[in-house]
Amino acid sequence: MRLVLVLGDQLSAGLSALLKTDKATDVVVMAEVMGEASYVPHHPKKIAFTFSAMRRFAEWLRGEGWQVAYTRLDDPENTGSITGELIRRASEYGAVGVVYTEPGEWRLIEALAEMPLKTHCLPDTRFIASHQEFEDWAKDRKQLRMEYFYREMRRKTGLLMDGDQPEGGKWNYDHDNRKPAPDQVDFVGPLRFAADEEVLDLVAKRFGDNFGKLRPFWFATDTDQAQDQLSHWVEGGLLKFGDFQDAMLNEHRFLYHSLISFYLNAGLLDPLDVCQQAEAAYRGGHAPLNAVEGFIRQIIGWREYMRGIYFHEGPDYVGRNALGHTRALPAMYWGGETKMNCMAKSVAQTHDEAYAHHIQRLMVTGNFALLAGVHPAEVHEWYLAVYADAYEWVEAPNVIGMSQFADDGIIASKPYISSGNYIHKMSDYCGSCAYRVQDKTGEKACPFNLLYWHFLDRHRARFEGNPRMGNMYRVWDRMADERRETVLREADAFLAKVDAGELT
Ligand code: FAD
Ligand code: DLZ
Ligand code: SF4
Repeated sequence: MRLVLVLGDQLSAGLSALLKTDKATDVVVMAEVMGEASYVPHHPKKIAFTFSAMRRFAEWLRGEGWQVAYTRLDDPENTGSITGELIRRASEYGAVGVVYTEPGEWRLIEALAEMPLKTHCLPDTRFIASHQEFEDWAKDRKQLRMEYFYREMRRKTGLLMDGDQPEGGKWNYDHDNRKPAPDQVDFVGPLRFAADEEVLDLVAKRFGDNFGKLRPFWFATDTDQAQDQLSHWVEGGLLKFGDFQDAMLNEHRFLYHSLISFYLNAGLLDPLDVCQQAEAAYRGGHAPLNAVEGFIRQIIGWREYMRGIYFHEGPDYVGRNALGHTRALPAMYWGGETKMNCMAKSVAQTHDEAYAHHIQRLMVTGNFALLAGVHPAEVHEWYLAVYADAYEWVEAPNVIGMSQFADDGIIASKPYISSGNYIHKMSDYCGSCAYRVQDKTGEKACPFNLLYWHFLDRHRARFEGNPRMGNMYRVWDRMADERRETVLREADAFLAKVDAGELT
């Protein structure tokens, strides 16, 4: 008999390791272990989600006739690591080897490959593109831009295709999307499900000091519930998803977002199936093309592309620091007080929900870290810890590449930076901020305004020649010398306060 490993983000009936083994003879191993639960200080909601969903999946497997050797975190025999549990179970059952589906982090891929057991690693087929398909696409390309990869995925899946042409004649309808924040939000946000109280008690006891609020816990923890969330959103949220994808509001944490990334990444939902349900809403006349195309692009485009980059670039990707940034992550990321309302709101929401939407991650917390020159490894560790959907294969390319430009432009053709103006346009944060977004210098100047120019000035040699950034340098150069000096002096003073842990 063989052991069949099922990890906490491999909770799929169609997992390759389950399909290629035999429930009559083989034994599934699942384990709640400190190694996985503490390699970064995960948000308590993320740990509770993982353990609750693992327990439900184990129950489901047993119902399907599998024998499951499940280790709970507080089991006295628990060795504390996935490899330790496999070695222990192998001797307990006299197993000849272990079959597993490739994990989503190099860390674990390497640990499993080095185990003193006979192993068989299978590809993770829960994605649209295999590693080989991504490599074939990437081969001989000077630039690996998402948009072209996305078109391949549209052709491959047939999603929103009209023969060999894109539905409606265009591949991308983003010019119809991304409107400023609406006055009212007429969607109620995600469904809330009953929690496994036993798991919550365990997490409160063992991880109660981690950053993040455990209760109320509302996540779906099995496929049926996750599907209910998806249907609820397709009916109520998809319609305006495109329009307000980039908007941010003080009083609406979820706006029209789907809140399915946790479920997709843990394996409770299948990406192609999710996209087909969104396409059916469009074909049935229930949702407009700009919304549905935008949503499908996030999944078969961005999500698949990010995974491709993670595996294409290799284990050293997470350590890259192309801009040589060295600042420590400011305390405000862990809930320290700040006068910047956009930062305070994005971090508070992250603390409470283990969730922030894309623009909060990219243009508020990510933007600030990049402008301030925070070490990308610290930024990476924070994102990996605090979001319930964070696994390195998707988090690292988003943080190291898209958000921090630490990969030297593999993912982004220019850094995602902005002054306060962008945040002001897309949100209602600035109206209730101690800083003034219209002030470019002075005591109340929005820190994003100061740091924006500071960033451009200190990285001039690298970005001046970038055709998409020439305009920014021309604006900077047209400012009076005295004004430029004031901006840089005030930005330095602001950063010194951040470093000293003073209220900023
Ligand atoms: P929606 O806005 O409703 O989008 C639908 C789906 O599209 C998402 O569920 C997700 O599966 C997919 N998607 C959208 N954008 C991306 C993207 N850039 N990369 C991959 N998939 C995408 N996403 C994660 O799943 N895990 C992460 O750890 C993660 N870290 C991020 C870090 C930074 C700095 C940034 C800028 C983005 C990160 N993202 C990450 C991408 C994105 O922010 C989340 O996928 C999204 O906010 C999840 O919320 P949602 O399900 O409501 O998404
Ligand atoms: C995220 C997570 C946590 C918190 N705990 C466990 C665990 O105890 N056991 C487990 O099998 N998986 C866990 N996971 C998910 C893994 O960290 C994930 O499978 C790897 O990071 C690879 O993506
Ligand atoms: Fe953020 Fe600046 Fe607006 Fe304040 S004024 S909310 S710091 S962008």
